[in-house]
Amino acid sequence: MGALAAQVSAVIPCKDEADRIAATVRAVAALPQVGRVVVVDDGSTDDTSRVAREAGADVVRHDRNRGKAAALETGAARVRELERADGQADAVAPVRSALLFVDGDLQETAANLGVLTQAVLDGSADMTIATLPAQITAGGGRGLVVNLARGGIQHLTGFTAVQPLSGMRCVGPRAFDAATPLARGWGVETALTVDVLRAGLTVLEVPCELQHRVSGSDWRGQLHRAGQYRDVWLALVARGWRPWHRG
Ligand SMILES: Nc1nc2c(ncn2[C@@H]2O[C@H](COP(=O)(O)OP(=O)(O)O)[C@@H](O)[C@H]2O)c(=O)[nH]1
Ligand SMILES: [Mg+2]
Repeated sequence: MGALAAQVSAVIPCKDEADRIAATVRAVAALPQVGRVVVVDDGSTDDTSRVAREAGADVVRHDRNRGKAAALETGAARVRELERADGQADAVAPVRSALLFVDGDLQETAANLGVLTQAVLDGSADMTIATLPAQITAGGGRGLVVNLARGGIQHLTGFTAVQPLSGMRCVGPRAFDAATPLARGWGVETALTVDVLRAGLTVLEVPCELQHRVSGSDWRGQLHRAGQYRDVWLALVARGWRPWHRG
């Protein structure tokens, strides 16, 4: 593994992505900046773990579903364990790679994630966030969760996030520390942005040509958005947001 390749470790949290995870893992592993790919299978009932392993990922599995934030924490812990095993880090001066958080459903388009790493590796940002183009598959939501997250982040930090819920992020060690412990479940992205900015660190949104499966307007999609709304709300309130106090 070259010096450059050691600089970024990818963490892919996912559930029931057996149809898409192999393509995602291969695309991420092929990025020259990425040294290792850890997939966290969050209690899938399909073949996600096996497929991811066969595609070359290091796979950690939660026996039961624990949510996206818990999966990211498991993945980050696994990365540090692998770094220690490689002798890259020692107790005195640990060398910690940046983490690249990647949703499991991007498939081949994950090959375009390289643009996220540059600003973190050259030190001009502590965390980058991918903004996605219009998606080929239409979404079934009306932007309620996005507006909640954007408004809350704005209120707490002054930062206007174009796509506050985007899960594709390159997170430097200082940014990860500032956001740990992560907010639970689907609140993780919103809270990451708030916590990193409040620590005085730099956040940058970077356009990235990605396509993912967008949750639809069926009951499953609505349930997903209800859970997202709850978790984003809880993450914001835990950080001092009090929307009911506004006139
Ligand atoms: N850790 C974890 N990840 C999940 C869970 N459900 C979905 N995911 C992953 O989170 C990412 C986004 O989920 P997705 O269903 O595509 O929702 P959307 O993109 O917000 O419409 C994908 O990589 C999923 O595999 C879960 O329960 N736990
Ligand atoms: Mg998706």
